[in-house]
Amino acid sequence: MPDFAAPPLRPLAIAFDQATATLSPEGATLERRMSSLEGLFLDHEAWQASVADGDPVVYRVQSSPVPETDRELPQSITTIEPGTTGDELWMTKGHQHPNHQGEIYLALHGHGGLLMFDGQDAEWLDMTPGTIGYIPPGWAHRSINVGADPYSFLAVYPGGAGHDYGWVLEHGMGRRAVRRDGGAVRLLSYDGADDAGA
Ligand code: S6P
Ligand code: ZN
Repeated sequence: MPDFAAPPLRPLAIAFDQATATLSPEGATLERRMSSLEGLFLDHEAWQASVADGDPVVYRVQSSPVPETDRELPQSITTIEPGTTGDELWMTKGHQHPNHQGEIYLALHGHGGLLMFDGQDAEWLDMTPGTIGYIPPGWAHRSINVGADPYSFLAVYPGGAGHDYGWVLEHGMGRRAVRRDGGAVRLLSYDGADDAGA
């Protein structure tokens, strides 16, 4: 059942600071450290070593005050730090929307990739400032920093979309993005065995 318990917000202006990629007023902000990405990097030992070695912040998500409830249209800005674990580029956990609702991302700073997977096919969008990435209903999505600087993007999504992280643990994301020996970004099959092309 839709959640109509919370009344919709009044019309609202949200200040967007382009230089810092922040929203004001702000709602919840969350920090995802390496330890919260358990089971997601292919190289488990490298992941464990990174957790033991200071458990770095991999990304932050700053939300506007618009609530994540049905009929609302919240926004958030995600900033992923540059880095690799093993040779896999730092990334978000990735999730599926339980009711298969769509979403849009707008790249703001840095260089990223938007990996999508519908359980069968994988798609990769190159995300540079100004690119709008469209996530159709039913496609799990993960963002990856492929550059040397922090990668930021704005997300706008249905308030009732939810986040199913278990779907990704069960089905994977179809591809993995790696950088070996400082070279070009490569996409591998999810088990890391094959070069799946760019
Ligand atoms: C929400 C939207 C983003 C992500 C954020 C972090 O639908 O897709 O705000 O939540 O980029 O990713 P994740 O996979 O940890 O939720
Ligand atoms: Zn989403």
